[in-house]
Amino acid sequence: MKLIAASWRRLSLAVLTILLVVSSFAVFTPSAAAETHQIKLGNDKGQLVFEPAKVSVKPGDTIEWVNNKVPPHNIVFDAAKNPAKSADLAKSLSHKQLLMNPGQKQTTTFPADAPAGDYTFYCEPHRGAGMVGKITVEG
Ligand SMILES: [Cu+2]
Repeated sequence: MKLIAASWRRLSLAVLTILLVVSSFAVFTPSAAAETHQIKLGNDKGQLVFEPAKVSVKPGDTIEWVNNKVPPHNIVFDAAKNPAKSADLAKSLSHKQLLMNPGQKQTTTFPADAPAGDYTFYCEPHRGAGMVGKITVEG
C-alpha cells in the first residue's frame, strides 16, 4: 500500500512538472509573428492605382510600399478616415515625400496599439484620378 502511494505521488509530480513546462511555453511564445504586406504604387499596366488597394493587417504588421509605374507617388493617410480620427496617427503612418524612381521603397508599421478599423490613404498627385486605398486593422 505504501509503495502504491509513493509511486502515485511520483507520477503526479511528473504530470505537474510537464504541465508547468508546457504552460511556460504558451506564455513565452509570441501569439503570431508580424507580417509584411507589399503594396505597389501604380500597377504593372501603368494604371494610377495602389495594387492591391485593400489590405487587411494585424497590429504590428508592416506595409512595404514599392514605387512601381507612372511616378511620382506618395502615401498620405487621411486624417479624418481612421478609427481614432487622429491627425497625428495619420501623419505617423504617411510618407509625404514623393517617390520619383521605380523601385524605391518605404515602410509603414502599424503600432501594436493601433485601433482596429479602416484606414484610408491616397497618393497626393493622383488622388483625383482615384489612387486611393484602404487598410483594415483587424481587432
Ligand atoms: Cu500616385
